[in-house]
Amino acid sequence: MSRKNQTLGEFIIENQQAFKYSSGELSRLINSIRLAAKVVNHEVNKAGLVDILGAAGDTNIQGEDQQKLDVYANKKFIQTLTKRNIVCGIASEEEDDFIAINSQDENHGNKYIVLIDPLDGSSNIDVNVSVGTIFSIYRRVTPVGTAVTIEDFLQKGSQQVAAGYIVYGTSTMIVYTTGHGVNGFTLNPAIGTFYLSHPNMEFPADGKIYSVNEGNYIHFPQGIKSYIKYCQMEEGDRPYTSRYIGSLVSDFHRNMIKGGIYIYPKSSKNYEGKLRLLYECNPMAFIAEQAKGKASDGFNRIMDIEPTELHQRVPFICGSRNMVDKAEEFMRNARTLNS
Ligand code: AHM
Ligand code: MG
Repeated sequence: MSRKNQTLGEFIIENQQAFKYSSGELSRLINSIRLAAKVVNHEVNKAGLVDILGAAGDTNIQGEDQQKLDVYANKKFIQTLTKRNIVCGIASEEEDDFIAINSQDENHGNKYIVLIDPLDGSSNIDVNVSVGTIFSIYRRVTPVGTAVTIEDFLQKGSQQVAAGYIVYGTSTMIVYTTGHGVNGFTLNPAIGTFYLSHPNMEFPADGKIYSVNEGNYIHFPQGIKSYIKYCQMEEGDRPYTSRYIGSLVSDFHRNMIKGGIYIYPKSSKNYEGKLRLLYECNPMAFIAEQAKGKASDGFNRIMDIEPTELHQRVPFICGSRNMVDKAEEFMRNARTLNS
C-alpha cells in the first residue's frame, strides 16, 4: 500500500513482494540508483558555482562533445552499481561498449543488467535548465554465473523489469516503474530523503501540449509536418500549446502531468532519428505505457522493436494515448499517399 509522504526507502521495501521474481536484488539495485542520484543531484545543483562546466574534451561514440557533468554522472552511476556488486552488466550512453561485471568470478549470481543515460539533455546544463538521468533494467538472458554478452543488452523493451528517470529540475524527482504503475518521489534536499509525492502517475488520455524541435520542420517526414499543422489548427480544443525544453526527461515529465505529446522524428538530417532506443526510448516507453500513455516510432510500438546495436537510434513519438494515435494516423496517411 502506497501512501503519500512515504519515503522511497520504505516504498521499495513494502513493494518488493509485489514483484514476481522478488529476491531483494531488484530492491537493492533501485536503492543504489537512488543513492547515486543523490550524489549526482548534489553535483548538478552546484554546477553554476564551481568550475566544472564546459566540454571535457572527450567525444562519445556518437561524436558529440561530452560535458564534464556527463562524465561525472556516468562515473558515479557505474561506480555505485559496480562497487555494490548488484548487477552483472552495465551499458551507458556515454560508453562505447557494455561493461561486464564480475566476469572473472564464476560464482557471482547477479541476474540484472542496467542500461543508463547518466545525464540526458546535457547541453542544457550550462544554461541552468533541467536535465535528467534515464535507466532501464532487464534480467540477463545468458546463464547466471557467466560473463554477460551483447545478447543480454539487445533485448526488446517489452522485456524490461523496471525503468525510471531522475529529473533535476526545480525540485529533484525519481519517477519509476517495476511494471505496477508509475510512482514519483521528490527529494527533500535538507535531509536527503525522497518522499512519495506523485503516486500512480498517469498521462491524461488527451492533452494540449506538443513538444518538438520545430526548427527542424523542413527536414521532417510529411506525416509529422501534417500532424504539427493539425496541432496548430483553430478547431475544437486546438490550437495546442507548443512547449519544448530540449531535455527529454523534463518534456516527458511535464507532458505526463499535464497531457501532451513529445516527438523526435527522423528527418533528412537524422535519418534514424536522434534518440537512442536502449537508453532513452525503451525506458520512457515503459514508463509511458505503465502510466496509460503510448510510445511509437510512428508505425510500431517502441517496446516491440528488435534492437540490433547498443547505440541504435529510432524516431520517437510518446505521450497521451489519443495524441499518439492521431500522430500515427497522420504517419500512415502520408505513407499511403507516397506509395
Ligand atoms: P543527449 O543524449 O545528447 O543529451 O540528447 C538527447 C536530448 C533529449 O533530451 C532532447 O529531447 C533532445 O536531445 C533535444 O535535441 P535537439 O536539440 O536536437 O532538439
Ligand atoms: Mg541522452
